[in-house]
Amino acid sequence: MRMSCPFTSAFRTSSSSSLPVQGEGDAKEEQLKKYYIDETNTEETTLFGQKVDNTQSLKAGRRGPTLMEDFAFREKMMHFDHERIPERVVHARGVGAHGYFETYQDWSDLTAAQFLRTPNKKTPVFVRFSTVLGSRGSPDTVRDVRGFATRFYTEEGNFDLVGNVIAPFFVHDAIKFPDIIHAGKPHPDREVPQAGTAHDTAYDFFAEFPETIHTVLWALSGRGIPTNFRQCEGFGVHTYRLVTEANKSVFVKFIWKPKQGLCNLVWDEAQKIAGKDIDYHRKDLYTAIERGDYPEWEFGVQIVQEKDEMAFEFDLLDPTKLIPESIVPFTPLGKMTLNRNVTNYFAETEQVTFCVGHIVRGIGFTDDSLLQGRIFSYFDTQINRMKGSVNYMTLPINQPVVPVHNNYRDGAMQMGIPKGEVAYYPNALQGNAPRIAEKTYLDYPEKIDNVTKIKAQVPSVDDHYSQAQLFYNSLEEAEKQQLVDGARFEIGKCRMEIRERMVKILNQVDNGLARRVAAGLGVSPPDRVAENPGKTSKGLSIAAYPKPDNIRTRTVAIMTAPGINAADAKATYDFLKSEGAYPEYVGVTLGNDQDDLDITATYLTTSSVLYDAVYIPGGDSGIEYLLTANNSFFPAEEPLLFVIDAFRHAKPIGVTNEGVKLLEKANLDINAPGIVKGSAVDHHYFEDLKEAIRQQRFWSRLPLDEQV
Ligand code: HDD
Repeated sequence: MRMSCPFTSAFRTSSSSSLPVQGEGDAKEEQLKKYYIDETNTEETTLFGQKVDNTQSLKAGRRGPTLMEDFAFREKMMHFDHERIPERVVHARGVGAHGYFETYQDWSDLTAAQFLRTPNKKTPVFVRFSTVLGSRGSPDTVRDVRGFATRFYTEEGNFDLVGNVIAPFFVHDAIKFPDIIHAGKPHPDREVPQAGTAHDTAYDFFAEFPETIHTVLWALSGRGIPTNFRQCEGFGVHTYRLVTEANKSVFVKFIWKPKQGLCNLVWDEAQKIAGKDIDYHRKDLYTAIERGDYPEWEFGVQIVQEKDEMAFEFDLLDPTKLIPESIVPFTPLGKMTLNRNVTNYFAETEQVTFCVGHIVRGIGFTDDSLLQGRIFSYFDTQINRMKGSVNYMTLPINQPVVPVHNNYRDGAMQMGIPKGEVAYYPNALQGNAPRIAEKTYLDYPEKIDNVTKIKAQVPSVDDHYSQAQLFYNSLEEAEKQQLVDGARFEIGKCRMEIRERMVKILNQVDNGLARRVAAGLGVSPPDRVAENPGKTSKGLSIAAYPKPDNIRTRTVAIMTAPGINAADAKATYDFLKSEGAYPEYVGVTLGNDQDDLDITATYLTTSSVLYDAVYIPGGDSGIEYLLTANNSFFPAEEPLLFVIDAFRHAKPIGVTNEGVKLLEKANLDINAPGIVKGSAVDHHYFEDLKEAIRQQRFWSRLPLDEQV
């Protein structure tokens, strides 16, 4: 049943009586509910309300052609043929979720933004995570930057913080954005490769344009292959302003810090997941929310006083640089919780139109030219996606939770019916309504004097390497190795001339890094040409990020087969479940026939790359079965590959009694870190297993260059 259209009452009238309570955590949900369509127990009609039987088209005789007069057929085809809208030119693949933001305290001394001024006030949010380069149907786990776009539906209108999971950005001038995107997207002649930068044009551009190297190193590290979206940091990237009622301003960088910890995939694992389950990240977010394990992020700022604008070695307004947390600490302002999945992917996640120009009183822009370019760009892209309609902000997901009044008129798909003869200001006929508002957006009165129009950049932007060094130096050894491996893979897909140019750029960052990468590329090791002074900062290493104190949402595969020790399997399953983890029995066939275990995945339908950890119970004949399996239910040696992958992807592996034989047969070091061995599934064993799963990955298990 279609609900009555609420536009006229809730969106563009002078009455706000039917709006949800503004600024409440569920205000957006209440608003959206008015648009829900429930078709249970309804009879089918055309769009114009005629009841129809849609099982057959109207034909001239049983074997005859469909008649042109079949209005139901014509209308159904028309609608189907137009179901698609253009995908986003970047960030086409994404997943969204609703939630709320809660401010920790009154931040009036920093900002006039109301949603940050009432302690514990809940503001509804909608977040869309995305990859950048891939098209809408591309795999989730490709190596890429990821988008982290948040809309706050505040009592003063929408605030869209359209950020990424990587702190710096590749270029500092928005005019270069189409170039870098074209370089990363598939080649225009053959339209390959899809969803990644491991190809000639991407690295041709990076090598030509060394200001990209800082962000390239982030993308080559674990930051480019996160384990899931719940374990990603988010960055507003640009330096913004906060502005108080008294028009005092500070510079800020916005950051999201996940309570779930940070973690990344191993590249081999990421590639396998891209085949085994291309929806891995979107399913992860959906499942956690559906099971009530709501992901949370602290939202905060790094604050720089106006007087310190020029106090840094880098330019504060240069988005290719970050502010090291060792210099300016993170101040948490509040917490975001994502607690509701979308009801309809297209209506919400696809039709949400983020815009960097959606800003609220108390938050201000800076002269960062990338930011300025973005404020301009997002309008165009939405008009294109919304097929030319300038009324896209009236879509349910886009409406603010406050009334909207203006003299705009018409445009495709105008859903409201504005009354009266006046559509201009000033007017006497309507008493000057909509009248000039009192508490409007605070344009910070920044002084811009004596400037000359010029196509040039400030010299401070030319230091491309200091922060690339800072990032590289701040990684732990295993993370550096993953970065080197990532570079060898990506640049290794490029032709020799580009490999050589990229090694030269890396050599400007760090000679050791360049030599290590060169060794895998058939490029001669370069001589040192630049000093790396060895500076580090906290806040850059994924491995050093604080871990949560629990194992909620961690997925654990419990390997089973006929003859396995079912009692141990069950006890471990129950323990993990009681701790909030997501254990799953993996077996030979689905169902409950094997020892009454509820087997929901098989060695054919799943793979250890899809879990955070693996447990192998004992049981002689069960292990024997897994070792010698030669049947038509799954590929031979799959159980061995299962543990080999878990091992080389640095995952915790629990194993009791005869289960060890599986690891031995696979030639794996049973004394390696993260292998939790035991002879009984007792309290002590479970505590050890839990601790290993909490650690999530044992990076020291991965070989370093020196060991190879
Ligand atoms: Fe952008 C989408 C993030 C630079 C132009 N961008 C888009 C999305 C995110 C970002 C997360 C997806 C929003 C969603 O989920 O719907 N973009 C960034 C960040 C940047 C950045 C963090 C650098 C700091 N972007 C950037 C520049 C331009 C654009 C310099 C152009 C001048 N971005 C767009 C766009 C998109 C977009 C073409 C495509 C789809 C959309 O806007 O909604 O307008």
